[in-house]
Amino acid sequence: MQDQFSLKDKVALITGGTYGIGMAMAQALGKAGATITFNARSEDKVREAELECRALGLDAYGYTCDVTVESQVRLMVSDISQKHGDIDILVNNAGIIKRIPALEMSVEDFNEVINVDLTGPFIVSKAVAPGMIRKGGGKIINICSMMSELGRETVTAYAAAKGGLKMLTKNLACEWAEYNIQVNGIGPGYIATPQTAALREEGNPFNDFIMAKTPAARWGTPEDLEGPTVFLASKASDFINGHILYVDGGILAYIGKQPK
Ligand code: NAP
Ligand code: GCO
Repeated sequence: MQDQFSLKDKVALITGGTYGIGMAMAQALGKAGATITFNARSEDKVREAELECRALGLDAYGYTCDVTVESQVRLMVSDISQKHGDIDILVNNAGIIKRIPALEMSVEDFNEVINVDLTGPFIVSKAVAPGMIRKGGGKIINICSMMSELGRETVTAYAAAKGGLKMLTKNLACEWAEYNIQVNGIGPGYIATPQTAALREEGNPFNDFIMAKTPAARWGTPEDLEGPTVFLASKASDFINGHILYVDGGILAYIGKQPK
């Protein structure tokens, strides 16, 4: 079985890999044997993350690059190909959220979320796919959300983007299957990262709300995403195309707690 999950000699790119879920997934792919490359906008965070990964003995290379700027993405992908070989595994993880009621949200804010969370994965996938085709195959994993399926107050733009990302996943899976590229998604539940820090603050009723909504009765951790990421990046998932694997402690299976 080890061969099924081994990523030895593979090159992976994880977008938004400097902290949170992206960093955990990058390290998991590295521990499974891949050379890991990652990017983010903050140069300082990129250098810190590179040092952190190398301290664990991982072969890691960081890039300062914004996923919404196609010229930057193309430069990064071509540099990775020249130095480490064409990318075998792409994880489209970089994402932002703006929690603003729809009636108050400006078009600029709405478009910014769509740009990073939906257009970004399209730009990076399009830049990486030719190298995968040259290599005879590849794996793309798009990081979706509970909001790929569910709505709630204040996250209109994010839900529109993550719902769109689910369908981008399915469509690219159909278009690129002929090149032996498997495109799938991971839909994390509520995970303790900087993105959700405000929701987890002491006294915020959202914390109790999430506990009651999650049959596993806890927030997820970035490490909960490690196994699912390695699975969808490895040979073990070669006949899985266009699937969204929800890693949510049961949220999507649950109607909600019965009132006492
Ligand atoms: P996070 O802690 O806020 O980390 C986001 C990462 O993305 C950072 O490395 C950030 O670095 C980078 N980033 C943001 N905008 C970027 C851009 N334009 N170009 C390149 N990099 C960019 O977020 P997270 O909670 O780990 O979430 C990671 C992904 O999982 C996101 O797509 C998020 O929507 C999704 N997700 C999160 C949860 C959750 O509960 N936390 C649940 C489901 C899905 P810079 O700011 O330096 O660029
Ligand atoms: C929110 C949260 C969510 C999570 C995640 C759920 O405000 O409801 O930030 O959107 O981050 O995407 O899967």
